[in-house]
Amino acid sequence: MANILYLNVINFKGILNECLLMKNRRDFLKMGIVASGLVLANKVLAALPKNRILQQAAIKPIALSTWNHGLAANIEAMKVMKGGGKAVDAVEKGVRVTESDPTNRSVGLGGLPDRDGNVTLDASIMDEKSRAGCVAFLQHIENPISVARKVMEDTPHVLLVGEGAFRFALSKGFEKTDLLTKEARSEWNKWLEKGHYEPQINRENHDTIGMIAMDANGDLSGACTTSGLSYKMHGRVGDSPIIGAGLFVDNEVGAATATGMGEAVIRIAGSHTVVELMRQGVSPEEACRQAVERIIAKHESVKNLQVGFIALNKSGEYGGYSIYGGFNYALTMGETHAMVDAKYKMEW
Ligand code: SD4
Repeated sequence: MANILYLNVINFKGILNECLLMKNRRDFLKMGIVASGLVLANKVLAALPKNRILQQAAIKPIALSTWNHGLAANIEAMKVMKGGGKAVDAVEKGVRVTESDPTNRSVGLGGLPDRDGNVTLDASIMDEKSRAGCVAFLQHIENPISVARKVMEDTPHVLLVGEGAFRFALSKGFEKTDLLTKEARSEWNKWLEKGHYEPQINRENHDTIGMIAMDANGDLSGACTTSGLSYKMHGRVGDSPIIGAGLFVDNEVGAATATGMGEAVIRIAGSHTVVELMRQGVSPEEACRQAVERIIAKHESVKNLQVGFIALNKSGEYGGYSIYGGFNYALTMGETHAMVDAKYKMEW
């Protein structure tokens, strides 16, 4: 039934999304709405209290971000968009909150270092005009997302890396900052006792932040930022600063972002895959699911390999899906400000 709703009520998808969030979702779906197209949509509208319909008319803006830290980031993003601001400003401001949080071990300040003790950061941003800016292997800068924004707006390039990205940041007035906090250093020192590298990812609910958003104008943008895999090889770059892998936005279709094992996401151009599936009419959740299935199919084993996607389409439908359970995302839309557990393929 949910599929029928998705397929038929093109103009009322925002309302339907909210309906699907209702606690009594089953009851709602059991309401005997069996007709298609507008007949169905009219019945949905008729079934909703008037004040609810009015609220849903203002379903935009909407912000979606990965993991629990997404809640605080969404609040900041919403401030921008509720004030009439653009989604691109919202996603940048939003993820900066996570980057500047020293208690977060996987993004920006306080992120865990590579095996040699260097905190190296990856970030990307993409706007409604398909403009993109990215930085990779960037050190000593607290807010790489804002450097990525400058790459997008102030250079003829899309991606700057390492020393070049750092020098560019300094030239734009960013301050050199020591990103390895006392706590992160002591975790690294503990790790050094054995020095055994095994990617540990997405188990602790505080990983890469990817945010996708639609502003009141209906325009889409996205941002993704991370310190990457802890104790990675020096120089390793993940999916987050790679347009089409960790992030992709097409304002005519939708936006998607990824978290998890970047190597696996890159191998299927994950976020681009999700957006292209949506272009073919697939719902956001189903598009994320199909991308996850593709990753599984391309690996001999996905033991300990976690990847999660979130997606948002032009109609305001959203969804997420991951290989293993435990992946969640923050959803802020209308009166909803909550964590949503993504569906998944298998248990750990
Ligand atoms: C990376 N995708 O560098 C990032 C890490 C991540 O949840 O998302 N962790 O591969």
